[in-house]
Amino acid sequence: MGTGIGQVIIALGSNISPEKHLRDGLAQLRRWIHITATSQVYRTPPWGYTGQDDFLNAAVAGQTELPPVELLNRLMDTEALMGRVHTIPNGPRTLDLDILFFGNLVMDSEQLTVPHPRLHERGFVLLPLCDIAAEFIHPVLGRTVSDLLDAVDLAGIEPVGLVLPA
Ligand code: PH2
Ligand code: MG
Ligand code: MG
Repeated sequence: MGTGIGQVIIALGSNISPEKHLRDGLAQLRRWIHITATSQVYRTPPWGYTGQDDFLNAAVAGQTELPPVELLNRLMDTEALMGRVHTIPNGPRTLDLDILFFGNLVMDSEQLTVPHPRLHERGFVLLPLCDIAAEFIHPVLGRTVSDLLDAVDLAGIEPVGLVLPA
């Protein structure tokens, strides 16, 4: 990527004071991303490690001038600012910020894989993503987000009746 503006889509997840952390996290994202769309917020059963509270998950889209790895570094700084500590894999977290797509970029480095390598397996990612990018074609799988959503289990996932401010 040279200079220029990229369209980025980010997933947000939290299960520790989740509404506060989604709001505060989005406020931080605005420092580097011109937010153009936000999904509904969904309550989702924990995936991977089940002995923890439900999550709130959402997704946002926007434009950034930062290259992907620089954006990733700012997302990790933001997670740290929100008090995130890495203990149990897939365990409780104040805020998780994952880059889902960066335009049609496909990259796989030690630091960063884009598109997010597991996004197509997870209802808690695909359902919010579908709110803001249903017809976007996954640049590796060649299928729309809406098609990917049809193939996953959405059991227990419910909108909480909240949309983050765009
Ligand atoms: N994130 C994980 C592990 N498990 N489960 C839900 N429901 N939502 C998440 O965002 C989530 C998860 C690791 O990133
Ligand atoms: Mg994650
Ligand atoms: Mg993450």
